[in-house]
Amino acid sequence: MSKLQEVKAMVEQGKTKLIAGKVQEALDEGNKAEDILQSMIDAMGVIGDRFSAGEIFVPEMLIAAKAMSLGVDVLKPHLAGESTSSLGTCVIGTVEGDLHDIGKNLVAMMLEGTGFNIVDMGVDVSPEKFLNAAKENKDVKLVALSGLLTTTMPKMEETVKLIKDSGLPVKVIVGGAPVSEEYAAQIGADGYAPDAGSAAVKAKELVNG
Ligand code: B12
Repeated sequence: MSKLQEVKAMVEQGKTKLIAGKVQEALDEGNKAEDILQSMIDAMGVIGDRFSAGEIFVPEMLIAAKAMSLGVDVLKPHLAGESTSSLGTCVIGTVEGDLHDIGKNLVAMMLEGTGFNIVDMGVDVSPEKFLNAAKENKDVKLVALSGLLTTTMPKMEETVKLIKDSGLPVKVIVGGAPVSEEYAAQIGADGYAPDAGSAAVKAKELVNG
């Protein structure tokens, strides 16, 4: 088994004590941080499929998510470049009713590396909390909404509407597995990206006009 396959297997099995060491071994062996990250994202895909099939349950999903987060911590310094330019502040969070945060955290990390100052609101963030954070923090240029559940997608729409109706001069970018370019346009968001890397590119484009 290659190191990347071993990393993937450890995330699937929720090996929280061993994953950091394995990710470090993969790095030391010369694997690219992006490839190691992809192997962990693939593992979460497998976990999702097993959950859908009724083979595993929420505790197994949770432990795999914990393992992935610990692996990402090791990768962090290798993924997000240090930016000196400042693109302003980005308020980011997962929409109300939704507790998934791995994707949101990856996006926050990449946006920070691109030059945004990050205000991370965490998970289960109400539309009003997003709006207040956009109003109260200094130099907010972007609000980024993450959503992983189809059931909470209406909350994403509600949040976009509230921010747009407020007239604040901020752009809104949305993403998450059930979100698409079409859905983003339909709910009035300014942008969408399918993954953390392209989120950084799109975000920069949005605030630079
Ligand atoms: C881990 C996990 C959990 C963990 C989350 C832990 C955590 N700290 O995040 C726990 C156990 C808590 C959980 C709970 C539930 N989950 Co869950 N979960 C997952 C799982 C397996 C992985 C998600 C993940 O981390 N993926 C890896 C990351 C890197 O990918 P990502 O989040 O998609 O993010 C990337 C992009 O989407 C994008 N992106 C993300 N956010 C943003 C934001 C912006 C602005 C941009 C531009 C881009 C962007 O960039 C990211 C990086 O590349 C998925 C399966 C899957 N295939 O996604 C199910 C899944 C999302 N869960 C699901 C379900 C049903 C649930 C529960 C309802 C289960 C239950 N019966 O209780 C609960 C809901 C709890 C709640 N209220 O939120 C379903 C959702 C079905 C649906 N369509 O609505 C899925 C798809 C599983 C399945 N196949 O059924 N879950």
